[in-house]
Amino acid sequence: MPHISYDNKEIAFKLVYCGPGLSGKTTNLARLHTMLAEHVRSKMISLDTAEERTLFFDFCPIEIGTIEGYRVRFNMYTVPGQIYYEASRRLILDGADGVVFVADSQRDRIDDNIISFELMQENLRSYHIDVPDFPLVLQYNKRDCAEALPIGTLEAHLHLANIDVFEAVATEGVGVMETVRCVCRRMVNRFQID
Ligand SMILES: Nc1nc2c(ncn2[C@@H]2O[C@H](COP(=O)(O)OP(=O)(O)OP(=O)(O)O)[C@@H](O)[C@H]2O)c(=O)[nH]1
Ligand SMILES: [Mg+2]
Repeated sequence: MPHISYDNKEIAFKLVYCGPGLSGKTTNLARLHTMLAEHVRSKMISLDTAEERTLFFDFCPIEIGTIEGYRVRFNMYTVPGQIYYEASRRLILDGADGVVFVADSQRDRIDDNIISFELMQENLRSYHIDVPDFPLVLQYNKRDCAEALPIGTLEAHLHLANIDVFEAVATEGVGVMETVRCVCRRMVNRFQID
């Protein structure tokens, strides 16, 4: 459920970008931040290491339009993808209204994608989220890499019923907006049905 503030007349949805280390989660958020008009976005906050790996999360709040007089805000987070940050990932997923899973299309990352995809589903289930009924969007990123696997091969390993799929080159902004638009629409639709 999104957070509703009756005093401020605001509805806030929580969107989390998951996926293995270096798949392009932070790049998605950073590109999105530069593509959005200034009046829509707030400052992007990154808590990263010296090597620019996400240490805890990146955070980018945006505010778009209204629903029945309430301002709609999307609080977007990324998780750290490195395998040993599992506790942080679990914490950040708490209360998520939607998730984007950013997969790395490169051939040598397939096992990391599969492990991360399974852990993400486990974490969602631990919060009693019914995965097939949840706004979950899958992004096959790094489609520009020479070592990118064909979509069919990725789909054979990373796919779920009721999931929307986008191809992306996050560094060039390709697919970034399409991905976020889809998951935001699904979060809002689900809230209105509830
Ligand atoms: N070629 C290519 N490189 C990409 C693409 N997206 C991201 N990268 C590069 O991949 C590296 C990792 O990107 P990040 O966005 O920091 O990855 P991350 O998923 O946030 O990584 P962690 O925070 O460590 O989990 C950077 O060097 C990016 O420039 C892409 O579509 N194509
Ligand atoms: Mg990151």
